[in-house]
Amino acid sequence: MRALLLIDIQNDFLPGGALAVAEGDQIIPIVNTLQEQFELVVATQDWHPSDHKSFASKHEGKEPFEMTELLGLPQVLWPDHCLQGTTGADFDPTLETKKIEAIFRKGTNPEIDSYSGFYDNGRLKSTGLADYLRGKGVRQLYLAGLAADYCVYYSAKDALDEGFETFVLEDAIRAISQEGYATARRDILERGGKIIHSSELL
Ligand code: VGL
Ligand code: ZN
Repeated sequence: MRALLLIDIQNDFLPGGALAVAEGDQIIPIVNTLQEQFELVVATQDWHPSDHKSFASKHEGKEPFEMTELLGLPQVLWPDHCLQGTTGADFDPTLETKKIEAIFRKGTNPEIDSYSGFYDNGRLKSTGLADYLRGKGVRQLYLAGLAADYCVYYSAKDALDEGFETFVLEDAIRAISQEGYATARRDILERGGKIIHSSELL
């Protein structure tokens, strides 16, 4: 059994959003078509409280994209984004959502960031995604969404750690930083992940 995991296809990560990923909107028609090829589609949603410490606005004298530390981990400071209950946190209205059976929210703990759909960055808490997928009999996990160098990358690493055969759909992701994604891509391949084009899916 295979599943498609849609990562953070939310207004704030799309052009015009608070933390826009260049060309992020271009993945949506691809993702909508892809969903037809899967029996199970699951999504993640970045879902921050307004006092989230990944926000530069919560650190005196810091600007977005500067570095700090949270609970001993290096942390990029972001513009305020994906605030719980706001339009920025909603899925893009052109994203097909009828097939999404479950939505795993992350980033709710204000003390730590949470890139992966499986665990927060400090592995303090699980979202339950791995057990959910195993419970559905999923062995192969296909990833699409935003951003390729953060939430897609961290989700791919955890998927591999959790024993899923992991495929990143390279035409259905976009990165915040191209260099960041180049490094992430090498790491995913080294860890045994596969990077494919959606046209290779049967
Ligand atoms: C993401 C930065 C901060 C992502 C989420 O979805 O890749 N990136 N929060
Ligand atoms: Zn976030």
